[in-house]
Amino acid sequence: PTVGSNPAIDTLPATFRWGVATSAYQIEGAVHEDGRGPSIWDTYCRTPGMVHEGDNGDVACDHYHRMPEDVALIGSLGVDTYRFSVAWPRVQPGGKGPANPAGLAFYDRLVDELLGRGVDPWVTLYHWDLPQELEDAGGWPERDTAYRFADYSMLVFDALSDRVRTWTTLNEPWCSAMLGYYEGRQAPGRQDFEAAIHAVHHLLLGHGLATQRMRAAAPAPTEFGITLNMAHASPATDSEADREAARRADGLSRRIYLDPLLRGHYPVDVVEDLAARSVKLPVNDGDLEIIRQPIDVLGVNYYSSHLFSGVDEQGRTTDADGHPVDRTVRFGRPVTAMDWEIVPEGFTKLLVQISDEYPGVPMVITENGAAFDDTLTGGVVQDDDRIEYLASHIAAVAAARSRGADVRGYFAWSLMDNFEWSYGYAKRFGLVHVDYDTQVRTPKSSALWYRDTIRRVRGR
Ligand code: GBH
Repeated sequence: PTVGSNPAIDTLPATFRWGVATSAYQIEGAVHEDGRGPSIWDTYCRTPGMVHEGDNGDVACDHYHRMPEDVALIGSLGVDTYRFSVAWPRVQPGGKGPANPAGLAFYDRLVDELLGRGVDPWVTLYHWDLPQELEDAGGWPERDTAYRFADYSMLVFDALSDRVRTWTTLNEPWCSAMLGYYEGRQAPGRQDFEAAIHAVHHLLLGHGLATQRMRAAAPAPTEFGITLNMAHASPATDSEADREAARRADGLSRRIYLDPLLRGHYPVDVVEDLAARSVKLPVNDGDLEIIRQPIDVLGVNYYSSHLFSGVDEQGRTTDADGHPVDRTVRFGRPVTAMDWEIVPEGFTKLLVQISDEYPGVPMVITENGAAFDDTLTGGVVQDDDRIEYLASHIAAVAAARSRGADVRGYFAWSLMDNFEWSYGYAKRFGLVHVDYDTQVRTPKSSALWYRDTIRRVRGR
């Protein structure tokens, strides 16, 4: 069969929403321009040993200066939506106080440029670039940061809500909290479990506060939501230890967000698991009502899934700290350049699971995609591996829809190769190749496949 042909894709409705996604720090560059202040990522990149080859986002794809050209590229893909993030340190260089007009002006032009090309802007308010001054004051583990986020959100909302119809507050709070404050694999690089759990609650509180205020101020029908990164967690065997490990992992990565957002309380088992580690979510009276705002669209980012085991390689069920073992186990499938296994059926299972557990929640896939070792030869990147990844995952979404999941759109990660966080520029997720010496953009075969797929599904 031809690369990327998958009949399930053609069961998607003509009204399905198609897009591409990026985030500010990963593409913009221009970190010192027009009054932008430093973010935790500027600092993290300058900390020796944190980012591959000492790379940073100072220039990235130079999108800040090439935005009209990039929007033309987006238009040429035939997508209806472009998901981008606003850099908090451009809008409020120190994380508080009045807006920096030059910072907002960039997004104002971006929105107009998109609308001029018939592409809907989809705003993410926070994709990991916390102003450094707020981190110096304690960052997301501090309650005050939630209130600062709501204030910042209103500055952006006031500037763009006459034209932007979809707003998501946070991208992947799990990454902000767990990778940023516990594992230290992302900015700000702290390693403190309790701080990370406090960050979880304050991120959710910030989402609730911002959503409440934006909705009250919306000038026209506007959709609000949040994006979570999720996977389908299944036990490696049906032993009690492995089932418990999968439950714990799922609790701490998925249900700890979905339950307060959609049911108004934290999962009881997660609260107990945390108590066993002497950690408590810092919930004040009234917080849970604030966090449970109506969700018009739940953004789902999916890349991979694993199995879980409660037993380590030596057969032990507790680790050196006396905590129960949660070990990830591979399916043994092919992997991407990130060494992430390719598990499209985990995507179907995840989406069906969410719709079964939280009935009626409308979802959009706000990110899905893969890095591969692309080569640009004779002006062409023949990335059949990426086409197959995208096709199998879009088909997985179609399968979930046929099993009742209300998934309304799919956005590929990413529009173009960009700064892949601690992997620097070494990993390429783009539909469009970027030459970082010349900033020349070259659509890969996957970009053309994506354009043709959208055209075909829409045209039926
Ligand atoms: C997203 O995060 C980000 O939103 C985006 O900025 C980023 O560029 C993109 O993904 C690609 O990385 O090792 O098999 O356990 C991704 C969140 C969390 C997804 C960790 C993969 C580990 C897979 N990631 N997860 S595995």
